[in-house]
Amino acid sequence: MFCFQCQEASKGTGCTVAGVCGKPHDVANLQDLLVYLLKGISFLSLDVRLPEELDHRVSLFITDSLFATITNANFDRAIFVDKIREALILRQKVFTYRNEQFPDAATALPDAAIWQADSEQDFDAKARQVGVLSTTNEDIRSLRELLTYGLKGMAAYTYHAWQLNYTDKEVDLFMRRALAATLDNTLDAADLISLNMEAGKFGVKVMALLDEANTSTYGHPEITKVNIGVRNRPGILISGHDLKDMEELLKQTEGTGIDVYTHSEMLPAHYYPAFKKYDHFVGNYGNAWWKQNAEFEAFNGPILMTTNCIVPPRKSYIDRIYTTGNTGYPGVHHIPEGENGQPKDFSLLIEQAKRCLPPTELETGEIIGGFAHEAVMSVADQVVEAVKTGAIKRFFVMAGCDGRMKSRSYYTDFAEQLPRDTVILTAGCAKYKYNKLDLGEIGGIPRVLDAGQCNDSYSLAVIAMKLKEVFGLDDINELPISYNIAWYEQKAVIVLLALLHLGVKNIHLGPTLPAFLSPNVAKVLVENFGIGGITNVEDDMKIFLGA
Ligand code: FSO
Ligand code: SF4
Repeated sequence: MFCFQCQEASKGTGCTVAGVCGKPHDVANLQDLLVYLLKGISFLSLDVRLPEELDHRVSLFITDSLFATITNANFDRAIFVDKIREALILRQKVFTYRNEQFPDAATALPDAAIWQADSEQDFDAKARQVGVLSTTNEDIRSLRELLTYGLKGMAAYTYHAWQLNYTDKEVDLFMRRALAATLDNTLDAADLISLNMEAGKFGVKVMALLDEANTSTYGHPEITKVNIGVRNRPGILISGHDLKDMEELLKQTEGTGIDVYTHSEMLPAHYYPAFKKYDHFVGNYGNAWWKQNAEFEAFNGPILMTTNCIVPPRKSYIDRIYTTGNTGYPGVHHIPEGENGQPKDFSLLIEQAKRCLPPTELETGEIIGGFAHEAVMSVADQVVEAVKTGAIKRFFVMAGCDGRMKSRSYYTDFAEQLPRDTVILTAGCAKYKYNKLDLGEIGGIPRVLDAGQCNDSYSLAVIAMKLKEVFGLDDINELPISYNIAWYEQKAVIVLLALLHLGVKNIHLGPTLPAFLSPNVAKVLVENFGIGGITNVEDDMKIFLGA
């Protein structure tokens, strides 16, 4: 195996024996083979107008499969073997249709479009040949992977929007075009750089789509205080990013005597008006994804993982953890999609919860959030005034991911040491590094404004665009906003490409730069966009504050 798609890539270069995340080598290889087949399907469907039903199936399959290969989403070999079989069947359908419609179409097809096999052994053998290292030029490899990881992030957000019946054909078609482009040996670095920039454009589009899906379905996030303590009834803990699962779980647990708590990236569910009406929706339990081993053990009740990030579960709670959607782990119970459009059935978790002890209290108190674009704009006058009077000197976008590397304590120290006249804008699980610190307020505005999940980084971009308008500036970079972003997995890649597309310059990325950026590609990002890493709080603070 060779995998370097996340920030934890072994030795800062890549995982080769097993993933630092716990992904076994054979699963890593099978994920590569699945992505390879998606490229083949994409190639075959490029210039063909597929019949609607088949076209829809291709879009769903690509979205679903890319999402399943994201870091910490799915560790289950059997799932990937099934998906590879499904990919081969689907690819054959596209191939047959293409040949019927275009008997004269190009016959020189790439291997990804024609390779065949049906035994698992053959899958494993092929999987070892089609991974990242099969592109030998390191710059082309770097740009292909940057694009592929951006597409994985895009697929995650497309999937969530799709769950709420929001789709965008242009995004689907771009994903196919970009996947097929990674097979094209005639494309040079410049071509691939522009495709990556285009991915940023579609990244903005898909985040806007998901924002519309979430806010039209569940209302605009409101400024909300969330309890971080527990009650004395058994509970179910829900983690990940899928709001549709959140809604269903709340409905099905109503009146059962079971409480529902959020974990990690599900915290922002508390900000949505549609979920506030449930009395048994009690609060947020614990912290970011990487602390789940200890926190899930202490929770005592069932846990539902709706998306990444899963940490390989301990024996002590493996019988209490459930996966759904695109998540999976061998030996863990999976809640399937409902049949014939029916909702998923969470009764297994509810029955188990009734036999469990209430959660062990980890902490008490409240945290505040819900500062998505609509809520911030409702206090825009206050914000603008505070900037004009100098009460707020600068905003720091510290969105992104949290992770287990010790060096990430940088972000806690950075938040603590920021001058008192600065405000942190955050989204994603990165917030857990400082959202429980008492950083105070500026004229009633908290110094940490949490917009929501990582996809709600879109809200931060909307806020920046609106402020640019209000202050009558020509360039978003003239705003008093600095970007010190923490990344971990591929959703952060699409957020980054989206910000670059919006023209944001001088983004600092940490705790380490991606292993998949070759020195030359990193140079292009530095020279054209001012992208930088982080060093230490003191020196970085000086750079950011221009001291
Ligand atoms: Fe975090 Fe995991 Fe939301 Fe990621 S829980 S790390 S960027 O999956 O998606 O922020
Ligand atoms: Fe390694 Fe990250 Fe890949 Fe897991 S996802 S195998 S930790 S690079």
